[in-house]
Amino acid sequence: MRDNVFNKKVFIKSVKENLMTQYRKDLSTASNQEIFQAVCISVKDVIMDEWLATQQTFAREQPKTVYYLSMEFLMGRALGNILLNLSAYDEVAEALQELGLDINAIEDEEPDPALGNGGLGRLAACFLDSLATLGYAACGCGIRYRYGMFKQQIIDGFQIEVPDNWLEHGYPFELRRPEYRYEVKFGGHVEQEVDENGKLSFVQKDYRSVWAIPHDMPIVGYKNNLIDTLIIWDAEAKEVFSLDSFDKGDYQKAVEEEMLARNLVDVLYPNDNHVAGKELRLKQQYFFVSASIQRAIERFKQKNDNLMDMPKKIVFQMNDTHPTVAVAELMRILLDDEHLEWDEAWEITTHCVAYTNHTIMAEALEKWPIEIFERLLPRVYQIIDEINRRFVLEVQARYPGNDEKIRKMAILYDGQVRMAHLAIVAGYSINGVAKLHTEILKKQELRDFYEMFPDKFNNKTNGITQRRFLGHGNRLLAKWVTDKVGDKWYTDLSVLKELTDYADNPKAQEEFMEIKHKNKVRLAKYIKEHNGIDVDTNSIFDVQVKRLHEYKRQLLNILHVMYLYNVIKENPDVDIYPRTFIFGAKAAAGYETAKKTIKLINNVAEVINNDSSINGKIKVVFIEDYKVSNAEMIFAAADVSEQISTASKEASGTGNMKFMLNGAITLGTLDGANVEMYDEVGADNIFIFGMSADEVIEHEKRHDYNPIDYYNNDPQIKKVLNQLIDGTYSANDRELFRTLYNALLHDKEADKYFILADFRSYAKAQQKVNRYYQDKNSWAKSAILNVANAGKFSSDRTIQEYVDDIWHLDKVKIDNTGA
Ligand code: B1H
Repeated sequence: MRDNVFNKKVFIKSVKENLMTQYRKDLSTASNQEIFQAVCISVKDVIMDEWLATQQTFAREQPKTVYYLSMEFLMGRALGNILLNLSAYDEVAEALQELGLDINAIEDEEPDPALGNGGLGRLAACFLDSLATLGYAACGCGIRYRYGMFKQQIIDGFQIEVPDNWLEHGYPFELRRPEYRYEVKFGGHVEQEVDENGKLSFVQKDYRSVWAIPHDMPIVGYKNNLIDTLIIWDAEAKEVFSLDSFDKGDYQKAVEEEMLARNLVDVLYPNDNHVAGKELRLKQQYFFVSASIQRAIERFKQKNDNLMDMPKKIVFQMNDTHPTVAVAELMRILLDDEHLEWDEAWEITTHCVAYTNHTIMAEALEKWPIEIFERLLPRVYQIIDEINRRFVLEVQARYPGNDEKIRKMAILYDGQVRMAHLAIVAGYSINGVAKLHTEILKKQELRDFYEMFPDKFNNKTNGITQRRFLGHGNRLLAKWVTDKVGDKWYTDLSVLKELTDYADNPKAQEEFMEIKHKNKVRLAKYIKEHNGIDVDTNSIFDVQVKRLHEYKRQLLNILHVMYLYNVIKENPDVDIYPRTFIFGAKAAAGYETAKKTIKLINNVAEVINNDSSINGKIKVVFIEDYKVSNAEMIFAAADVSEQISTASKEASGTGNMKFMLNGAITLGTLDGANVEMYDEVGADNIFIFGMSADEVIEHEKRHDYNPIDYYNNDPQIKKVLNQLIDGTYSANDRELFRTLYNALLHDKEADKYFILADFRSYAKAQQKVNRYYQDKNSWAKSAILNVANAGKFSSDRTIQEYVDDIWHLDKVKIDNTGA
């Protein structure tokens, strides 16, 4: 059937018809946006049939389903990805070409749905792609933020945040389903009532509530006719507020419910690895979690009459602690609505929920003041209180007289609800996202819990979907790989290993470098259009793109650029191969140090790029508005991948894997998944520098690190740091970068992320890069070996591990012959 619709002729006819019925236009008068919409309608036709067939199969076969609960799904554009997974990309590209249209231009008309911040949200999106492709029943559950991640503009070197109105023209792939709405209640108080059977029950009274309206998005599996669903919940007021209809009713209550619904899903909190602790955020969490659980239980009950069987059919995976209120909400529904006993409800809950930890950064640990929790979710709070009471008894039984343990492990402590503790106590599985990260959890951060529940802990190293990040993002390399090893890699990335045979082959090396160059030309064109900067496509493209955070150390990178510039100025003949340092990063709106770092990068770019005396040897480019759509192009064009976080701080990283898959060579610390990349690719094909995680942790414990020593003992470091405050990069305002200078040398926790400690080691590794690139064959060989050894980092592998060890899902086959 797919063949049929995507037959060129049929497809062209269908697009023309859509243009006519939607806009009364033909190709000569329609805008690209209108053509994009028309194309989507044609594609949607196919999707609808397969989606229905999939859901009917699920209803019939009742496979176990994973509900992936996540505050963030960073989906990126859908059209190209859907076409690729339907194996219709080439046909559609050709069809459009016949109409004189470039498929890339049509794809560019799609807003980039950015319902997430960074790695955590993008991981959720990759997981859905893999779940559908591997043939599992999965339902992503999230929030339909009206405004996603802000768009970034750089004005005069400063970041300006612009609202992302992604729904402005309507989103073609979502399906609003108001008939499947649920009520979600906030506030009020709890009353105890005796029901008709003489049983005590708890009833929430005097609450404010809203409707949760699901919008379904299709998650198209790769060439397997299976389409899973991402549900994003929108909030609507229970009654449309109108001034004249409240003669008898509660005017105040109606106004409040209207306001609640209006604000609830307005905007994504733009923080990565940092919690703001705002009451509205907790409302968002409860809102989407409650609706998702209600839906899961209702679906279950349609075909099952024993709730004790729920763990056989449902698993809720909590993407970090953000949806952890799920534990108490599930208990509440089982106790209050389904009238189970506590022990039964607890038995079900503790076999249905699992928790993934994504960070050890202290500022990302969610703790809610009890006061807020109790006021907003009075019944849910009662249940947490009871879970805590029982858990504390358990700890006391295990460690009699050890109050220290209770202080460290209780869920409620010091006026706060500790969400991670709730997730760990109730979850049957707790996983970290890379080997090193999981070890740190077990040995440091969650040590007491690991001691008490060792069997719950496991590792699931992150992965990425090769379909988007090679298949779609790097068409040239994808084709090259397919020519060499066949197309099996689309669903089994381990076959990339076979590329090893080509690593030493001069012809293959030349082809590879030629492709890399073409991708660099494509990115250079984008940079010229967006930044007005000419970059040398023969220079080394050295790239650091990721959220801006001190622990990710963009500051180390730019300080090194400043150092290099000094070296060149002092010694114009120094052997430095031309290099383009490319940055892309959004800073959370209130994160001053991060924003200053962006300004510094832009000011350094301004000075260096305009200094003709260095003959364009180094250039600095800050790419505005880094997001999934331009990321695909950036990975494809990178020679060097900067993964330079302070060891122990980056839980996994996933950008690192995307670069590797695109044949960039990593320059990084032994942190997160870099460690496993090193194991896969071997020491000769990766540039490692800096302190180890153990060393960092040791210094943190001993409080014995003093950055001033590096400043005093290393004249070149001293010079670079002084240039932060002597006007070299801020002639009109010497104080502009004082905060960065102080953060490195004088603040209470001076140089918290060990930038100066790692500086020399980093500079040395950079020198190695400089030399290695000049040996073209060695470089090409290493780059090819990076691709060849990227197989482990497919999210297909990750998902299969989740299925085998945690979820135990049933594989589903969709028979599409009838549709
Ligand atoms: C990651 C977050 C995160 N870890 C709080 N934690 C947030 C925490 O809005 N908030 O409150 C948002 C995001 N994000 C990232 O997860 C890690 O830093 C990466 O190392 C990891 O690769 C990624 C996926 O596991």
